[in-house]
Amino acid sequence: MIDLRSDTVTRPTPEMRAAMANAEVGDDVYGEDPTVNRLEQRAAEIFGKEAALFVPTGTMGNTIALKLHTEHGQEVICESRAHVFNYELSMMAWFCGCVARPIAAEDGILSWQQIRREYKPLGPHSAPTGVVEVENTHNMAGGTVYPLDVLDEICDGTHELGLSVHMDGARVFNAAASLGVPVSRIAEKADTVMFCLSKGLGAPAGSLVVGTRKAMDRARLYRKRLGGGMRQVGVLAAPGLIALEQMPARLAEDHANARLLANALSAMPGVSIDVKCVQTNILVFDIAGTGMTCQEMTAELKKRGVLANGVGGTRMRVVTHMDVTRAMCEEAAGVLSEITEQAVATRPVTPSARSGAAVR
Ligand code: TLP
Repeated sequence: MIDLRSDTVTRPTPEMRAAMANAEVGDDVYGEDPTVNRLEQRAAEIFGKEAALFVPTGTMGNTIALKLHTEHGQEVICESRAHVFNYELSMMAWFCGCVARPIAAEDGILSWQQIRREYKPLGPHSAPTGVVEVENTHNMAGGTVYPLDVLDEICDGTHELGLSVHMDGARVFNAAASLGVPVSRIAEKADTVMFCLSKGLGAPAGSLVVGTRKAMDRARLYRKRLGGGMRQVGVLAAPGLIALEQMPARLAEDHANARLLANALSAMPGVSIDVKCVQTNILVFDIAGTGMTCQEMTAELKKRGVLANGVGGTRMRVVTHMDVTRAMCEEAAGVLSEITEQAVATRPVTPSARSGAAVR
């Protein structure tokens, strides 16, 4: 199977497995796991922050960060397709007691002007703004990257209002590879950044939150409350260190493979894709013009050895990663082309097919 459902499907390398077997460990709730401590120290150094906290998942990292910056009854400003809003089981409400103030941006990239318009101070009627959240890269917009000047303006403006910025940087190393800058530059003005080791970087599990020492000391308590106080977890930090130190260098390869798929898709009948949005390793494209639903497309692809997911309406997502080679991407493009050509040749596109069935 050519698995393009997500970069979360990557399997640990033999080197990662060896590091897991040989990891030096201790009880991390006592702060005594030397491998976790090394991972947190390296993450803080690489991001140019005072401290870092190892968490089991990106969802937990985002939840903890939003909790750090907010009080019950506040709003979280985010983009309308943000992961924190749509894919985290409403943890911002369930754990933080906040509601989302989603703002739609076609390419997933918010501007300071849009945020400023939605900012609300404490008043007699409305929930005040608690924090500004940006997703970089933006998953459901197709892996788009915040330009540095846009990010700087958002952070400066938010700070002037006395608020903080949290970056969901699940794939911030992809953003850095795309911009050709170190992640520390992207993280510079954000108050906290969450990033994942278990996506394009290939570790089997784990994410980190980075920020000030004071914030990370509080974050440790929220992690415990959420059930994330793990013990001899150096066995996961060890492959995480390899992911952090070695894997960012190969992300450009995934981006090149994504461009290959984007160019191929743009020539397929019934498919619409904004090629300029394909800046990293994620492609989101619409298949309404083929007359197929996402369920049908997913099933046809699977029959021919390719896995991909529908992400709502008639939109599909494919994600490149270290476990799919260029040759596999070429093969997947061939399969997609075959299916779309067959579809447009054999079925009329009805209005209902055009609007598509919601698929998640
Ligand atoms: N994203 C997953 C799914 O949940 C959609 C994927 O396959 O892309 N922030 C962003 C931007 C993410 O894309 C994800 C996972 C997370 C946070 C959450 O990370 P985990 O899965 O570790 O909780």
